[in-house]
Amino acid sequence: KNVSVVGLGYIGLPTAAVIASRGINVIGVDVSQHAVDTINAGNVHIVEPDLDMVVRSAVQAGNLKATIQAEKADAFMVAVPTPFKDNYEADLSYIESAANMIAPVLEKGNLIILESTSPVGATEKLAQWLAEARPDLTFPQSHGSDADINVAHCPERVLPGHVLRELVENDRVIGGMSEACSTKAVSLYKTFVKGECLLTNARTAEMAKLTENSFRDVNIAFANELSMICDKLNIDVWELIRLANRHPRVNILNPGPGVGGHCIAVDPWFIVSSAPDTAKLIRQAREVNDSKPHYVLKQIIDAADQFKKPVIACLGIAFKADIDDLRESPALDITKMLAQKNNAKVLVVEPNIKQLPESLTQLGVELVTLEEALAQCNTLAVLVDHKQFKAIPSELVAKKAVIDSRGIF
Ligand code: SAJ
Repeated sequence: KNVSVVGLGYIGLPTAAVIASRGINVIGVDVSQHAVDTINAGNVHIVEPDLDMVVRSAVQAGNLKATIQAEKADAFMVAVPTPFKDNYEADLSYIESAANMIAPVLEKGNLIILESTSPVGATEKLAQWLAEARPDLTFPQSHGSDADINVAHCPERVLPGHVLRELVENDRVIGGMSEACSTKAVSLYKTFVKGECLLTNARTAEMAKLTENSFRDVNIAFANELSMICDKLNIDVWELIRLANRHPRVNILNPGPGVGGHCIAVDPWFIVSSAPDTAKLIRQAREVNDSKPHYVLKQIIDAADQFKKPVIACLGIAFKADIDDLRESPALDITKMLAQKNNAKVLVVEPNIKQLPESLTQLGVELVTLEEALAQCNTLAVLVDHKQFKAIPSELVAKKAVIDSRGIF
């Protein structure tokens, strides 16, 4: 049997490689010639622990190949981006392009799975686009379990940095557009998932994924709001949370400089835009988390302004600890805004990257080692809790103005 994975990014490539490592023939499809060439050479174009090894051995074994154009397969897994537009609605254009790309090669008996995080109703839309392109075939929206083509939603839920383990171990929510769709999807996932496959319909599966990320966003917003309240009341929020969490039913998350990454800061908006008058708490949480970088920025500026010649060292610009991913990173935004103010020298320590993005170098920001930063700065802004920073002895920072947004000290 052949499986085709459409979209070879942070989710699609690891999924394709893991399925191929089970001896199944996998065809990966991507619109980027660079991605296709890199993968066919046995290399990877994204950073994720151990992914390079798994891809290389799958390509060498002849089980994984990448192409720019869709080819026939028994099952298609769509893992393309679903960003949001200016009005916070989801942009489904990548899903629509994927549908148009696979429609010409579809055959009776095929299974299509949408893995991309999607607003409620997107799987039905995908099926509708396919049906419009292939009037010669029947689809579940009109023929239920008797349809020629089966369609299901199975949202990815892996944590960046642990993708290969979580792909296999996590339970999966599988929402078929009919019972036959669900059953077929389960037999595909059973080939590589050790976790349980939990069955539901497509709309519930879509909402489940959005709910998981909103749950985390709301809980982080609670911690972030607490940290701002504690600053006003002159209370150490970290001590407070440690104490409150000793209650058997309380488990508060960690405050930080804001919420980054391309999932938690995005997905809750898909719920808000589907139910704008009702999703009040979810919207408010987003707003609290989006306001936090500006709050931390002001704290750093106030601290630096005590010095005649402020030298600010920003510890970390990634969106979270121990990864190199800068997408939607609040730490990166804060650093940029500090440099734009233009009255301080801004240094960055980021052990996980070799080069600063141009948006920072243009502003005169320098990438330095931790030692250089500690030697030069009078203001220290902890923006990411990378393991290297947690090991800094506190006496080394005793004489500096420290804004510790992650509570490492
Ligand atoms: N953060 C805090 N405080 C915390 C936890 C996180 O400020 O206590 C911040 C992080 O620093 C980061 C952001 O939140 O900026 C998000 O980080 P994360 O580790 O919570 O999540 P992601 O974005 O790396 O991955 C999430 C995961 N979702 C959940 O845990 C519910 C992952 O399982 C999903 O697959 C992924 O989103 C996705 O692709 O949707």
